[in-house]
Amino acid sequence: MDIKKSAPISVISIQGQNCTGCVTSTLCSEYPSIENLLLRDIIPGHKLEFAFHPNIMTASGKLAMEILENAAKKKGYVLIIDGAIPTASNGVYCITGEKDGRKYTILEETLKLSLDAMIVIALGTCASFGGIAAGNPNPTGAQSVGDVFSTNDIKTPLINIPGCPPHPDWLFGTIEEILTGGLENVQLDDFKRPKTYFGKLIHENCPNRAYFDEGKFAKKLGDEGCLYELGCKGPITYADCPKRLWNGRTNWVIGCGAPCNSCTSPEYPDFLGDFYERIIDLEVPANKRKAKIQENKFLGR
Ligand code: FSX
Repeated sequence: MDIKKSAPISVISIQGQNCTGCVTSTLCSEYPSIENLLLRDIIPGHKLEFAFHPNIMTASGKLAMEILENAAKKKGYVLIIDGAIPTASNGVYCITGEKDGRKYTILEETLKLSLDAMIVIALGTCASFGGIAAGNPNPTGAQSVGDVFSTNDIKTPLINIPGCPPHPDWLFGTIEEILTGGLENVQLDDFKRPKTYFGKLIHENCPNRAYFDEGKFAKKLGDEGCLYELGCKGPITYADCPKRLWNGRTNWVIGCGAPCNSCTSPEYPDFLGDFYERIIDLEVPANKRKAKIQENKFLGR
């Protein structure tokens, strides 16, 4: 079969404040494989060209910065930003690179590179919503890419792919949707998350849902029952983990017997209570107990 080839889409990937979990997770992609992702087509007829990627490129120092400068000359690239953007003290807390004695911050690279991008993808919860990097007391003034865009009136289309870390399918599936159907093909929710992956609550597809409806709750890890009493945030978390599964479709957090900590939510982690603390003010069918999201105990919200 003849496959019509498109010109490769240039991808620039830059990294803010993070643990590198987002890149580590997404580069473990199975479909497409890492080989197809980097060397061949992401889907038949469509190829990505990773022009700059701090984790997989071999260049460093001045050479790397020159590669970044040259990559940016070719406008219309996909810009992937993972990690939050520190904004305090002119962003000095996160340096992308150095050239001729001059340090370049992730803040200024974000502001500069976003302008000529076709699309900016905020990869991971830190980039999408601030996440752990912006956790209280946030001494570096870490912000999400979206907040940096708002403050600086940047209008480039933005898609958030949260998750701490995100699933590889959420990133590359979204890029595939763009390549095959254009930007307008990607339906986003109010938090700019693709509905394909973040359109349903964990709770809607949870294999423990019947236990929840019956009011059968695990009292300690390893017990049979819904993990709600052990802090599971599935009832308020939008992601398709129960159906998609992780690590080559082998399992996922609740399948391992651990509660979901809502890492794809804008409120993660400060505004959701402790990982093993039950959410309150949630309507629990079996006993009609009122519950609500734990109020933030640090900031008085
Ligand atoms: Fe944050 Fe990502 Fe969690 Fe880590 O880039 S979303 S801490 S998995 O690495 O930024």
